[in-house]
Amino acid sequence: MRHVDAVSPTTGASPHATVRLRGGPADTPGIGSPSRADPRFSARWRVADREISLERPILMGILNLTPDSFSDGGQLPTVDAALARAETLIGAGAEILDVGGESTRPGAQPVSPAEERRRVLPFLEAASRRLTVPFSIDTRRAAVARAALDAGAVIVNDVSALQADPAMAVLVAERRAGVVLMHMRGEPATMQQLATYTDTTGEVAAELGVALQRASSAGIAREAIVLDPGIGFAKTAEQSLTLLRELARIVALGYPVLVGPSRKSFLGKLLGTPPDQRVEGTIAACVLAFAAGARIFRVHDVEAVRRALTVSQAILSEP
Ligand code: HH2
Repeated sequence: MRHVDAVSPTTGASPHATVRLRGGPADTPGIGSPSRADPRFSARWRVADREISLERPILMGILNLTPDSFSDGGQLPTVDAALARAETLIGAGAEILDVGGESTRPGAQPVSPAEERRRVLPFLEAASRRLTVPFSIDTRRAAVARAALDAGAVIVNDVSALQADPAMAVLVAERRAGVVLMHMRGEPATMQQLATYTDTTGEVAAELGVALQRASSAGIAREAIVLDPGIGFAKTAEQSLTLLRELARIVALGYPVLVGPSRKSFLGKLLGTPPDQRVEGTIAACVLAFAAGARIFRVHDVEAVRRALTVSQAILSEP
């Protein structure tokens, strides 16, 4: 029997169980409960003036306001359509909505910050008046993040882990925003050329360590940070599978971990199906990531993944 415990870094309170894992992969040495060994691991994510409890899996619903995202581009051309999708995602169990105005799929060309703002701001302004769910802004640019935070977002999801724009880290620190530091190399347009690793997970962990130093030097609080191995970003399909298989090594860094396997091409390669027919693959990846210690799941198919994680949690938790 293994225990995944969490301690609040703000209170220094004694450890309390979050998920007690019994049997299965969780009892395999090195898998399942590395956070227990790290008393700094927090079961909460501080995002601006709110806290998100991570004692159960959190679904981050994807709202792409882009014409060209790989699986859902062009589906939300108006603010009303986006609001309706947001309400559907929340009804399905999303507890965070991740709003993006630029596709970062492999080979995607960058869009200007002005265009990115034009795509996301009208929605964020309308949505934050109507909905209480925390919004994250999926951007690499500080000007877009600043405008989104002004419009009500509380998390910056930066797929460049504060590398693309030198002003981003200071902005996140000043606003006390939550931040997702995702591993990537280079730019989406060219990143697949940089998918060369000797030890994929070890190098991803080390490069996330450098991102953590960037965050800390800018004054970003530890409890505001979530790490993401960046499934499919400068990774071959095989490397994405390796990262998921060895996810406990990322969890062992001592920060909450988010994964974003949703509908991605490594699943398409295995299943031979188009993006909208990869839900079972998405579920398998999320369930195994949860068993390895991931707590936040960035997905398109919120209802299906929520159901699978509810059952997973019941199996892995002791009464
Ligand atoms: N994946 C995508 C975009 N943003 N953010 C995080 N933190 N983690 C991810 O894995 C991640 C992400 C790519 O997926 P999607 O938004 O569906 O596609 P596109 O980039 O084409 O809009």
